[in-house]
Amino acid sequence: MPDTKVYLLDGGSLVIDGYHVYWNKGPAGEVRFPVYSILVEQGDTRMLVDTGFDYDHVMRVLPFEKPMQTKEQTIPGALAKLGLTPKDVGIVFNSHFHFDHCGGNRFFLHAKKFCHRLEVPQACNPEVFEHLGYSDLAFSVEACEARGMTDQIPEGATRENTRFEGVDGDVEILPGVHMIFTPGHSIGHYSMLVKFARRRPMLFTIDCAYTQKSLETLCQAGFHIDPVAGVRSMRRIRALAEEHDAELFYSHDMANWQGYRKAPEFYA
Ligand code: 5PN
Ligand code: ZN
Ligand code: ZN
Repeated sequence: MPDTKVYLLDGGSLVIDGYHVYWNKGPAGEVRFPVYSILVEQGDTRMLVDTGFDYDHVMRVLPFEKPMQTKEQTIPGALAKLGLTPKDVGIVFNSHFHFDHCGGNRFFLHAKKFCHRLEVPQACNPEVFEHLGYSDLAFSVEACEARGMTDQIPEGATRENTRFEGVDGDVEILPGVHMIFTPGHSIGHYSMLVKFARRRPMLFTIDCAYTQKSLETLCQAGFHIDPVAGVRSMRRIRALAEEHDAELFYSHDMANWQGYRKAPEFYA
């Protein structure tokens, strides 16, 4: 297995209600949670998994989520801390296209892009209750056009340079970097398992489980397309963690996030 480094890129934070974090359970009240992206490095090969939220988009469309994001917490700012620019990232994999996971995609028109084969079609034609989740369409000219939101098309973006290679089921994108198909939260949601030569695997739940408590209680977020699939996916994540003795990383868990190693530190 090649030497793999994993960097967690701090993307700032948002606020939602406790009943959205813990569906039908709560408790109610404002919860501020972190948003981050994951940079996987193998020699000169770099893959970014998710790209955080776009501050201006959130202020325009969901200001009630009270976005906080410094310059250092933008994608270019976070990469600059590593001496990198977006051009140094050749591959982008989006776990799904909720706005807090694709807001920085506009910096990666040059990159090879992957997602589940059903996620772009879903962003083009979401269920009515998914419109807020799939509100930042700047990641795809095709989606902007399908939704009549061509004002969101970023400078320089075309159908061609915002095209995704759609994948299906579990896929090993780089050696030891396994994307795990965990539908439910969204139709084509992926989690990620990263194996190392010399350390325990890292298992990123992404939005299959916002927090440790979500996974422990099998309580998914209020935002989902198929809650039955969501529970099945959480059970699968639990089983994978056990099978591989993996260290779990949650997508939106402020308490655990405080303890994570953040870039420029890394896991290897
Ligand atoms: C943070 C956040 N806020 C709203 C939505 C939504 O409507 O679908 C997903 C989502 C979020 O992750
Ligand atoms: Zn999501
Ligand atoms: Zn999310």
